[in-house]
Amino acid sequence: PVPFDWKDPLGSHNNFTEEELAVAETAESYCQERLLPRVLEAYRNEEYDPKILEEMGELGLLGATIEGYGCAGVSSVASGLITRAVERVDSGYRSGQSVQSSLVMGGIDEFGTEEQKEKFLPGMAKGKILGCFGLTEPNHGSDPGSMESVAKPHPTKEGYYSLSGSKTWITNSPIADVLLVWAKLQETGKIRGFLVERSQCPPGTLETPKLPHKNGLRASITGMIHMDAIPVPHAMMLPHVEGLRGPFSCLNSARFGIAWGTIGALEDCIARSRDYALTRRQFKNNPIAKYQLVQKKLADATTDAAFGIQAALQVGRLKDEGKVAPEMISMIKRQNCDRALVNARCLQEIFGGNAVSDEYHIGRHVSNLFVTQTYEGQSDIHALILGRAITGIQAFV
Ligand code: TGC
Ligand code: FAD
Repeated sequence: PVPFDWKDPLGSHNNFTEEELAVAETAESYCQERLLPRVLEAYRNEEYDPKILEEMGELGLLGATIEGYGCAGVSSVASGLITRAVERVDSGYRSGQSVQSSLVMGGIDEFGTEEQKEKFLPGMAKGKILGCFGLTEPNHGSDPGSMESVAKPHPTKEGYYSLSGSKTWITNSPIADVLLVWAKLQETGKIRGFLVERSQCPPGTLETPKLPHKNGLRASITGMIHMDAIPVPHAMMLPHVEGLRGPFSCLNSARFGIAWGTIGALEDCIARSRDYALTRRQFKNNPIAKYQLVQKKLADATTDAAFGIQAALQVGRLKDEGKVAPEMISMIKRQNCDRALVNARCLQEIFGGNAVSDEYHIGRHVSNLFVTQTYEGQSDIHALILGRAITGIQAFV
């Protein structure tokens, strides 16, 4: 019989192409050799090194599914393998990478003009231009359709809008060079995307304070965006989409990436707790891995991780064939985030008191995974998206 591989229980590697396996290998090596050694200090001190995006850019890991503009043009599955490798180290590092890639580069690529693509994508692919995505507001998180940010005709500058409002909980905002901000165009009341260049904002019109003292995702930088009548040229509005379809289309790719990434984090928890259980001895010098309750925790987590990858793989293939429904992405985002969080919390118990030390990494994953279950649509919101698709009745309002 074929031997069972607990690291790849359902043999998912058989379903990846040679190119996808090569991309995964590049990403895994970089993440284990260059990111893992710095994550503890970054997490302790709440420091995100923007050079990380430049390093990822050198390896072709940013905006990897985009064709042209210096991007790698790989499959959605390959991009999923990248986020899985990054999040195996830390969800915050994946956050920085997926905001840059899926939310900002993806939005420009799908809805931008040729000039906007030429201006931003090559620099973003190299990690020389950093982006953030401003959708959430202090009073509107799960319901971004009620946003208050507004773009009015500029009172004095011909060909410009005047952009005002506040965004909060925005990954990368304090370090972003270009901010993709979603706001309602006053003339139509419709949501539009605006590319705000920090360097072009007159003093006092843009502030992006860091939100400090987080108890999760500490290796990623998060902030606010305050906009006080920023003059934005008409040419910096994304022309090819209006309404919530714009931000949600970007979110489809980012949510897909999270579905892969959170399984990477869970796989790291499995590997670490397995190692620990095999070495830690209690009661008659037995390794705690001998005990049935410990084995059940490992069996549950390994099963959920394997199912999660298979589901993400299926959706990835359909995505590239143009056969994906957004609800499929809601399903895998919700399921993989929830199962990763529940299992990581359970595996944490295997470490006993040592789980409290950050040297064992598991507590960091657990705190991070709470955030992944919350952003890009909290899990209950995705349940309601699925409920609407199943029953035909929306339950949000
Ligand atoms: P609804 O009526 O459902 O839709 C409005 C319009 O949007 C279209 N649409 C989609 N289009 C493409 N893909 C999707 N997934 C889409 N979902 C909806 C829809 O067809 C419609 O188009 P049109 O042309 O008819 O106008 O809108 P609603 O207001 O009822 O929405 C409700 C709900 C709950 C589904 C939605 O608001 C929602 O998903 N809320 C969650 C909010 C969220 O995900 N925020 C994410 C912020 S960004 C972030 O968290 C980044 S963290 C990154 C990191 O650090 O990694
Ligand atoms: P709320 O909408 O206030 O929800 C609170 C709770 O109520 C949730 O459990 C929710 O499920 C529940 N709830 C709300 N409405 C309903 C309903 N109708 N029925 C049942 N339950 C409901 N946003 C960005 O735009 N860009 C970013 O880069 C970004 N990065 C982030 C990084 C971090 C570290 C964090 C924590 C958040 C980030 N977010 C970002 C914001 C994130 O998307 C929001 O936090 C998320 O969408 C939830 O919104 P909220 O926090 O306002 O919660």
